[in-house]
Amino acid sequence: MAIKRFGVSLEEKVLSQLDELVKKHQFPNRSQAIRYLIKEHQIEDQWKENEEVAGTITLLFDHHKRDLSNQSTKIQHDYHHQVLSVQHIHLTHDTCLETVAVKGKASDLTDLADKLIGMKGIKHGRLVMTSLE
Ligand code: NI
Repeated sequence: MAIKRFGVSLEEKVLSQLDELVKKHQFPNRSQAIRYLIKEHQIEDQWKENEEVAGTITLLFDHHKRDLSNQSTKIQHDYHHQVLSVQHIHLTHDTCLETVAVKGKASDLTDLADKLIGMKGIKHGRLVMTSLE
């Protein structure tokens, strides 16, 4: 893709905030930081506007508790059009880490994530949103 250059005018304070972002995320330069911010914003808009998007749902749970593996599978089957793949890792003797790759309407993915993360006994869960492009 062709790269175009453009001039940006920023207040000194905003520029130093940009540089802090570059440092914090270890971006190679300011351009990469701006790219990151634009993409983040675009993804957020796509989710708000309920477009076709992609993402991953990460779940951490104790498989001894409340039959969580079966519950998780049952919920995922209700969303079989959205679930692309599931990776189940036996993290420790008791703890399982599940990552579910998903694609579909933002609202369906959010519903699915809420149901999975909301299961009783889930230690931690998070939906990471990304776009199809
Ligand atoms: Ni396991």
